[in-house]
Amino acid sequence: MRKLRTQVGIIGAGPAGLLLAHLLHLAGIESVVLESCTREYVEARIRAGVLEQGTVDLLNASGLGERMQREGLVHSGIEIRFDGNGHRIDFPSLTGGRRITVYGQHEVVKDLIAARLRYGGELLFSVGDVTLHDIESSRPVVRYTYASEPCELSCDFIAGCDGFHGISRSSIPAGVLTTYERSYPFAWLGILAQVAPSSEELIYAHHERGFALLSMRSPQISRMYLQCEPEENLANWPDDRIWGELQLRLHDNHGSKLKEGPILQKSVTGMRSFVVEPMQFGRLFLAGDAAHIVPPTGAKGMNLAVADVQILSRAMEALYREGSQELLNAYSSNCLRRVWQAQRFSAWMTLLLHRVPGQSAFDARRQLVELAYVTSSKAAAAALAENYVGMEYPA
Ligand code: FAS
Ligand code: PHB
Repeated sequence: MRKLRTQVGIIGAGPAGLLLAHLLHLAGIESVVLESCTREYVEARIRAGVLEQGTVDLLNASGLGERMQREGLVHSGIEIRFDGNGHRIDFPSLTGGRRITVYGQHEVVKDLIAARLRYGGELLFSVGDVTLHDIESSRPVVRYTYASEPCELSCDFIAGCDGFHGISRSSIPAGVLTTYERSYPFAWLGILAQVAPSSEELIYAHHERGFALLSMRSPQISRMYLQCEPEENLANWPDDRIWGELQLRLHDNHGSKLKEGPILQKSVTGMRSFVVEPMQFGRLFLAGDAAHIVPPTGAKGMNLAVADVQILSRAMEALYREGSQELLNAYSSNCLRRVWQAQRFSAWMTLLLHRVPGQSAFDARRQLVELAYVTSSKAAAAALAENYVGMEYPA
């Protein structure tokens, strides 16, 4: 058994785990990141696309923003489309100058991995059989296999950044956590296509056939989604059916047509709202999808993960630097304020824009009236905009 020692053991090399390791490094705190997948897999995994202003500011402030500044697409608004008409929501005028940046999560992950390796951080891929032990003691332990060798990492703290399907959350004894969740009777079929986006900005489209979203990853690559059944079979969706459906749902009364191109990737993402409380137990701290999941309609998932680890790294720095336990004790409550705001907004955006199977004629009509209200009232548009660009990060 190979024995190692560090200050913070981090499970998972997604945005949460990798950014936490970097922020701890900047604070002079050692960590080891343990990732079950390969580097190639993690860097190729296409997921989120929208960075809140606070996320962009944090990445820039921590020396990670150079390529994002070069390649990221700064956007000043989104379009909400319904009944064949588009309505733009302008962010700077409604939020005191804040914007979003479209820069794929997999690009952020590549930048974070490059930074860890540049700074000589301990980042192990393809680890197996990860288990957590003595998480209530002052010396918790992570056991795992690496290159077929059994290993044991003893640490002061463990950060569970291993996503919704990880093992950290399930390592907390039964009866400790309260789970809040809801699922939605639909999912998103997402595509990555080798074709220039047909719009400069994102278009969220409500349509009687179902929701559609036009997004992008670069001036040459489109990222698009359409509402589908929860257990959709991709085999039923050849490229021409996908493009045909997107043309219908993103139709506008001005005759604009979507540019089509080769589809490079297809996937189906389920929809759920999920939170566990508290987000900490003993010396184990949950961050990102390990603690909460939002439907992607509000583009909050990755941004919440970033906000969690900023709070956690600050709390650990206060402990190691000043011996103060106060911020660590308040980690969960400090994260959950933002988490629940994002949950509210994401559920609201999801139910505003999707065709809810079996919804009454009243609710279908009410949805259209609410869309008209949100896109015609400055106050309502400002409420959407301030949530979409993201609340101010902790100072
Ligand atoms: P992640 O899931 O990104 O990372 C967890 C890491 O832990 C993974 O690399 C995993 O391999 C690793 N891991 C798991 N178990 C482990 C174990 N036992 N040992 C070691 N490592 C382990 N959000 C949006 O805002 N917009 C979107 O369009 C969007 N699309 C998504 C599509 C999909 C299919 C999914 C699953 C999520 C999507 N999300 C989206 C949400 C997503 O972006 C998450 O919010 C974000 O990845 C959260 O980051 P992490 O918390 O780091 O978790
Ligand atoms: C994306 O570009 O992947 C994206 C953008 C906005 C969303 C969800 C996903 O709400």
